[in-house]
Amino acid sequence: MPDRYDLPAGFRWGAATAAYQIEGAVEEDGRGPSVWDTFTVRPGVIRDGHTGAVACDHYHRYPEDIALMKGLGLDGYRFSIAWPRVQPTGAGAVNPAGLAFYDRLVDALLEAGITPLPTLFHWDLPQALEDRGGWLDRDTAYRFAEYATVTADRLGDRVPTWITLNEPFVHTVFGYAMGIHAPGRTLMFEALPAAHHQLLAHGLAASLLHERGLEVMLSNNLTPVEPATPSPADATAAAAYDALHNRLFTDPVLLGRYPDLAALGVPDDIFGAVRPGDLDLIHSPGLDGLGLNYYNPTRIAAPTDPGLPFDLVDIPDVPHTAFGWPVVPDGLRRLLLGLRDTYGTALPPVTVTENGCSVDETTTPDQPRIDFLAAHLDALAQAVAEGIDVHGYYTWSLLDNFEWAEGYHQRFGLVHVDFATQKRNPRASYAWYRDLIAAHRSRCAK
Ligand code: IFM
Repeated sequence: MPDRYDLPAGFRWGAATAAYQIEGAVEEDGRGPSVWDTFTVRPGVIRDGHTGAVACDHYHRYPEDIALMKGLGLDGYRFSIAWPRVQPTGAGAVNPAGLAFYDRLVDALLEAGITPLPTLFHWDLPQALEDRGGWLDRDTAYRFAEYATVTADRLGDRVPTWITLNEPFVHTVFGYAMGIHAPGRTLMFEALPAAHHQLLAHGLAASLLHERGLEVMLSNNLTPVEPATPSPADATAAAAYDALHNRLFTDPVLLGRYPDLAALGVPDDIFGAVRPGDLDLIHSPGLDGLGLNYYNPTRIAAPTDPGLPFDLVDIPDVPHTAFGWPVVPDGLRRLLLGLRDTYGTALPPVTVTENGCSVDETTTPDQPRIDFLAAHLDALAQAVAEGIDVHGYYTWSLLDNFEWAEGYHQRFGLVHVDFATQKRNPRASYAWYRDLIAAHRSRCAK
């Protein structure tokens, strides 16, 4: 395959997963229950009643999965660490068998020549912490800092870079505002203290990781927001949505302040959650890299429902993934250029920590996934050509896995998983990605 993506030497190729979506083994070796174990057994909340109890059984099959990564020629593997494996109740006592699993995983990755890139929190909060208020309780931020320290002290001799949180927007809005994800709360904008406490957790952990000489990133799923029409009402609604989805999770970290949330009816102190000094704790550690998860843009119109300051509308004139998400590769380029416009020199190097799509295999083989990845990498390469410093690209996902409220119905993997037998079958996109990585490497070696 020719190397059509003009990306720099040293650009890092990876794939991503998350603990609850692939590990299974939820009751093994002393793991405590997480909010997802509790949530998934509630009737009606997950499509077809699926749970992550077995998932891809990666807890036992990780050597086979690392062999698949090695076959791709990955530079890096982004995975998440299950907090309830490390601290079953989210505080205090550490579970040696839980840490030992990640120890083995890290060693096996290094043995295969793959750099581990762990995320400390990908939504599986220990249930015991949720019982005390979860992310609505400020103390959870301090517990997270303790968990981050314990984990980094065990793995930091081999793991140079750490992602603190994955997509705090999705966790806050789906988990605490709308009740679509665990822990299933429906607080609407009063959920936003959960966002502040996650950012505080990030800041506290980032300081402790930096003290240990480790690099820190934060993965946000950002979206270019476009007004549905040029009308002032749509522009106002789009700005309100942009503040909620993008700026709320990025401004405090990069600029040390919150965006104006008045259009959402949210006071400056986010319902009393923000205390003096908090923004400094969030901002002053700095960020060594911004993790960017990109899936699609969001089109916004003025509200028709008086309860919300915006309406989300479809982007009808483009293809859609099996999940129904609009496919707009150039949104990635626009997003990257927009980040530079907004944050200027405060923007650290970016790594795309997720990008991919689910494909309905009953209609076609794997071509839509290859087309999706190819077009997004074109857009990424254009942004790099326009001067954006992007260090790597991790596709979502290595394997088909438990897609939260959708259960096992959305298949995002380069590798097909037969959930009845646990057999892994690399798809056409696996071979395509492998060849692309090899072509880039061989061009850079010349
Ligand atoms: O599966 C999720 C992942 O956990 C977080 N980012 C988006 C993916 C696809 O929905």
